[in-house]
Amino acid sequence: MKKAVRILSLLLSLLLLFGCSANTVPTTAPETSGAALESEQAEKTEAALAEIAKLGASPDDNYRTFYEIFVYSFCDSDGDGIGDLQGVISKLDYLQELGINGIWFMPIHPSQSYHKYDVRDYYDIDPQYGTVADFEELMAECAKRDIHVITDLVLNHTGNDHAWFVAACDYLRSLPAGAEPSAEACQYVEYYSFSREPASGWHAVEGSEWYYEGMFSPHMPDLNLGNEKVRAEIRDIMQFWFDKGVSGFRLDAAKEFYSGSVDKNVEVLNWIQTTATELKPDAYLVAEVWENFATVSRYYESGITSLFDFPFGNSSGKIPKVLLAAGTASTVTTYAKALQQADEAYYAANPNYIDAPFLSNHDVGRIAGFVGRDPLKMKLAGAMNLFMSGSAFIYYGEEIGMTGSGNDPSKRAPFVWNDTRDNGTTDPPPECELPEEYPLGSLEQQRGDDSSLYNYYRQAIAIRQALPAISHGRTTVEEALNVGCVSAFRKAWNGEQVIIMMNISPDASTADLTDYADWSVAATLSADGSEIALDGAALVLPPYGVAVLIPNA
Ligand SMILES: [Ca+2]
Ligand SMILES: [Ca+2]
Repeated sequence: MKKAVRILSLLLSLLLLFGCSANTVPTTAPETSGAALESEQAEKTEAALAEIAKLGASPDDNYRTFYEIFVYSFCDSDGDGIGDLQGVISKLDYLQELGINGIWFMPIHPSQSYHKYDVRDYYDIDPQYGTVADFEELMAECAKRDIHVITDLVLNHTGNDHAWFVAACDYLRSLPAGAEPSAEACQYVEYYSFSREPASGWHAVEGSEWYYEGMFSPHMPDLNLGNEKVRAEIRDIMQFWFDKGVSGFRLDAAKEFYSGSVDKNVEVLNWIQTTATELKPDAYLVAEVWENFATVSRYYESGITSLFDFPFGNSSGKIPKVLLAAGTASTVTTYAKALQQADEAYYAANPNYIDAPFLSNHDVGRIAGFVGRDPLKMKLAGAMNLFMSGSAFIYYGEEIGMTGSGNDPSKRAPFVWNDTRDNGTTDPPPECELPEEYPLGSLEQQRGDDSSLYNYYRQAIAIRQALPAISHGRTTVEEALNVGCVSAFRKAWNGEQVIIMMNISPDASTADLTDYADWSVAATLSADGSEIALDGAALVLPPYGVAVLIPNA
């Protein structure tokens, strides 16, 4: 009896928290104008967020909620159609409203390409984006808001217009035929890999008998990361940006450092992590190793803090896969098992690891497409990502359900701030194919709508940060509740525990909480706006609904 009262009182608080069901909560008078209704709904969201915040707060550490920004497509401050750092500064309040406390900037250094993954100068800002002074202003504004910043550090290759590569090629052209190059005459000849024998992914140094390695493109000559002078350069570059206030770096293309050699790549990552930690003891590094589960696990042996969790994100990852199989119990129940298995494997390789889950990024297309543009699945996908342990990453525009697939520029389309696509909206990058419209509309349309994807993301992030066991906890399957189409797992951290239940189904599911009298439902996320209902000790989760349980005080 006591149990039932407990759950019932919880239910009442839940309805206060997320009272979006018209038949249980008094609604506005019929004559209420659209604008008034909108502001009332927005107030409801704010009230829900305030209630969530009362649950607690995340500690100030490297477990963050990151937002990946492609500056080019984010916000244009000066009307030239290209996003820039001042544009980002103007949107920091927006990111704070969303709940973001970390930003990953795709490359910002001078470059010949629109995406800037071929760096010409590691110590400057591309003039399209602004100046080093703009970056310093950005860092100061982020610090005010407790937003950590990591920048893309592209070490596998430079641009072919980088001074190191230009000097090396000039030197090789100056050599008499058949002469061996000397690093004493030109140190840069050892910064890259040159050979007289071409191989796949190698390109000619025009006007010489030499070829160079450029696995991605002739514009991207591969650096020789075993060279001590190259490593000294990398150390100096990291120091320079740490001095500007960055928290760390995102390491691009780490599996191509030495293409085909995991052992060598692990050694390089170990060196980078060790060096970064020497320079800044709490440095945060996250590496891109686009590989399967076993290989990602192996890379954690390098001691790297974080690796993007490709086995869960990406079109072939476990999150899109289980959402596509929604309603199939045999698939749903394996999701929590996969979470536990990943945690065990990564932890065994590096007990200090911080997972780096994501749904989409600039290379893989957007989650909206992976789940068939189903708005309810887009919401639950957001929660699945944000309720994974570690530092969760959101790709800009994911929170408003932007679509994007096909060629790379189309995955990197302008953020949709408003319906008229002005007010900072950028021009599309070259060869970007824009959709006629986005399925869930612009930020402006979603902001005042309590049931929007955007406000769902805000609530999911708030829950993640109010209950730090969600981001910090070790994960185990909650067997008694991991039943049917409900995926249930427990997280434990620092004496705190949560149980997360997700109904991965287009139909309602019922969970039996008889054996959970000592637990309370602390927070819920409703995808379709219907209530989380209770029938005795049975918790009824609506389609794609989520409940988070915590032990009673
Ligand atoms: Ca601009
Ligand atoms: Ca390489």
